[in-house]
Amino acid sequence: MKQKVFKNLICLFFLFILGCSVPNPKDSPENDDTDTTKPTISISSPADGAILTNAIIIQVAASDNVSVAKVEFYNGSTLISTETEAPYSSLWNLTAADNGSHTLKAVATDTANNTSETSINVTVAVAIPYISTFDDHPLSPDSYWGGAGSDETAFTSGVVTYYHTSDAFSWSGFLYSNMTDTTTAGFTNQYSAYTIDASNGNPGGYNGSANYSISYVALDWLGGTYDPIPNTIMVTRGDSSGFAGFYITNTTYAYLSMLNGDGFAKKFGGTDGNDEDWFLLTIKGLDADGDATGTIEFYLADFRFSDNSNDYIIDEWTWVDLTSLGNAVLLEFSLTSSDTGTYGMNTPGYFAIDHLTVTE
Ligand SMILES: [Ca+2]
Ligand SMILES: [Ca+2]
Ligand SMILES: [Ca+2]
Repeated sequence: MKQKVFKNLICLFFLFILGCSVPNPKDSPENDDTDTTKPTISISSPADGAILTNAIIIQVAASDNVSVAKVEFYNGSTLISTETEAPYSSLWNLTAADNGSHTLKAVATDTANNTSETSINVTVAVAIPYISTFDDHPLSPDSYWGGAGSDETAFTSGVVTYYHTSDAFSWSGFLYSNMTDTTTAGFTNQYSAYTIDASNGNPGGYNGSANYSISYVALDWLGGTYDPIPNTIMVTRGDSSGFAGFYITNTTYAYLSMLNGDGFAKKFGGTDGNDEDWFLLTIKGLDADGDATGTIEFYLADFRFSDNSNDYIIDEWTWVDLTSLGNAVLLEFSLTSSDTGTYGMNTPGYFAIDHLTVTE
């Protein structure tokens, strides 16, 4: 420092005689502000031209003659993250929504604000999860997501969004569950699918999986019609050509209610077994313009057979083919029953689905 002051004094002296330039403080090597050497930077992983099929960690090597202050990671012009300590790495959490070409850029800044950048081109090709397994959402044993008081509005499984409505005392729409109680009757067991899985004897989701979805179709109390208010699901990407289908079964609540009757609903078939009862799921397809593409009817129970030995209540995961709905991107699910009263349908308005498959 003394040297610098001295130099400046000399200069000041000569300024009177000859004029001279005061040295720029940036030239001084002992101050960071005078560092004009840019950092070096390179992307060590992934390689230029890489095809990425999953989330990755971008790794950058950066160094500087003084010190690297930060490394910024960009996807195009979008900042992914800023790292201030070596080793410089950043998680790029890729999903199928990112599929396509991307320029990955890394910018190093040193403590004197000099910057260097480098970029590579990569292709993202994450497999599109065309099946809603509901197993992509971890659940604690014997539990469910959503329900009354949850304030949830939707969840996504695969490329499909399932809508959910909740207030303090009730819920409707779709939730996901792994509950396996196939014996407790009534409302308190509203989150269990009823399945007699002949292959392994385990109740739960389709094909031995843990999770599945429960749907509850609310009745229109406020409107006073007590008509079912359809539940909706929607493909979240525009690249599918429609729905292939899904597996369905009754919930334990609805199954045991129809089998035995309860305080609100009748035993299907009536006391002599001859009543022509039915419990019907109607699925309406809508395309991207909101136009109807078709309707599917699936009987969750059907007692209309004159030979009562053919009467049935669905008690295992059963495939529902949706291909006739064409290029539907949105489905509306509604329930009706032969058992109705002043306040609409008496049969508990529930069903369970799993393995909903979107056409590639
Ligand atoms: Ca530097
Ligand atoms: Ca499942
Ligand atoms: Ca019958």
